[in-house]
Amino acid sequence: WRAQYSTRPELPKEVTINSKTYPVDAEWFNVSSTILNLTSRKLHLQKDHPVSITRQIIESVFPSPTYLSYNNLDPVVTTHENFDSLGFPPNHPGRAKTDTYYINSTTLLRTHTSAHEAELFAASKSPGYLISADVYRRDEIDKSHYPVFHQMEGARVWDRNTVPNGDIVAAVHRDLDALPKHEMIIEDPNPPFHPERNPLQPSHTPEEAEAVGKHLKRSLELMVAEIFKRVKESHARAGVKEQDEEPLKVRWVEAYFPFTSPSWEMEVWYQGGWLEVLGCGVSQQHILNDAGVPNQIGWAFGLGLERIAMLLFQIPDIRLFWSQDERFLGQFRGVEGNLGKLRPFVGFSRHPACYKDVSFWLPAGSTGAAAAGGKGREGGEWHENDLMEVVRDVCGDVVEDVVLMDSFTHPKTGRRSFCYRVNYRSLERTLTNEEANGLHERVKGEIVGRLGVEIR
Ligand code: FA5
Ligand code: MG
Repeated sequence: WRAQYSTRPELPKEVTINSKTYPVDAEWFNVSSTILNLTSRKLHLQKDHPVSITRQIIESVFPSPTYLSYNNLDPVVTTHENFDSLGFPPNHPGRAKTDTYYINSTTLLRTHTSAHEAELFAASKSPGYLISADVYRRDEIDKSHYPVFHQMEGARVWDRNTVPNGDIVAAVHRDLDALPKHEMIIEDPNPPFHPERNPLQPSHTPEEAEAVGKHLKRSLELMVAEIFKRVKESHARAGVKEQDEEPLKVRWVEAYFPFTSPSWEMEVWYQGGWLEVLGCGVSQQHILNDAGVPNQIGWAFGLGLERIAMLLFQIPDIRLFWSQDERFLGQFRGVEGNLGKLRPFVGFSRHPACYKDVSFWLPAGSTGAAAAGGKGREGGEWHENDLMEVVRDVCGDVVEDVVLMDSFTHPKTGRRSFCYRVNYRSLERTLTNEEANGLHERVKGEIVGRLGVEIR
């Protein structure tokens, strides 16, 4: 019966992505054909696509020749580029097969644009760069997460050997003063660095880290100010009343990345909650040292282009970006060449949702400690990203979200049980209950067959 349910392609010997061929390793390969098919889409380069329009608006805030743009870097990278070069420890959960799409043990679909930092810092063609690219992650299913999305990475360095008097602090301050001002109120209660939570690097002086951090934050604030300016204009054009606009709220929160310190994330208020739009920080000096530019010091950021595009066009659900429906794409036509045409997205009527629950026991001996979003785990253990992947393979984009409702440990046997709610809703049409039932039955069959769970 497994074969009957299986939507999984036969394990290929090799895969070809963007006309390059890679050998597949049975132990590591976990890229479904759904995902492989998306590697050619490159929404950030598709004319008049909201992701491409967003990219161009942000590029205008980081102009050449200070910032050079790289928009065609290959999505297939090595584990060294994606993880080791950035200082990810060997046991970092991001490396697990449950989180990352592998082709073989040393080759993967990049999980972030930071995979290209070492290469571009080494190339040293300009004081700054921008990279826009498709990135891949096995992740949860909801309105702001998708397994393929687009990031823009930015970086800026200053070189002790070339700034006047070797004075980095003065040079950064001069560049900061040359940046435009903005009038947004930004919530930023954070100190420039913090000995435990957000430490200064040993090779940086407090003044250097503070100056670089200020230049970084101002640059990114100017980026969101530009986005909000475009939102305001588009609202005026579409006749949206001021009282119907969402309050404009932006905040900085402390964060952690293996490749920056101190680090922060920017969050923006959107549809009644805080939406994380980017991560950033002062680049770890070892990356610049390893890239052969130990005299440089600088910052880097990585933002989610879809998340910014959601703010810019008021797009409510990340699945829409993949729509080929003219009712979606038609709304952006002509905007790339003329931002004066930018208008808020008008949603198509919302089709009804259909919830279905699935409850199951984990295979005996599986603790499922990581199931509820917890990170650390061993290979072979239960992880909810595996469930998400099955749901995506079986249902494609007709699932809006998958939410853990309940978990339970049997007092005698110690076995773990979970109940998840799958919300079926198409963006494009009304699903019949029979259709949703059929999908749900297939999801159940697949999780039994692939994950070894027992339906309750
Ligand atoms: C990173 O990927 C870091 N490389 C960012 C960075 C670069 C930090 C340089 C410091 C220096 P993170 O995993 O938080 O960080 O992702 C960055 C952004 O990508 C998030 O803020 C969010 O906007 C977006 N993002 C993350 N996961 C998804 C997803 N599944 N779907 C859509 N957007 C996502
Ligand atoms: Mg993050």
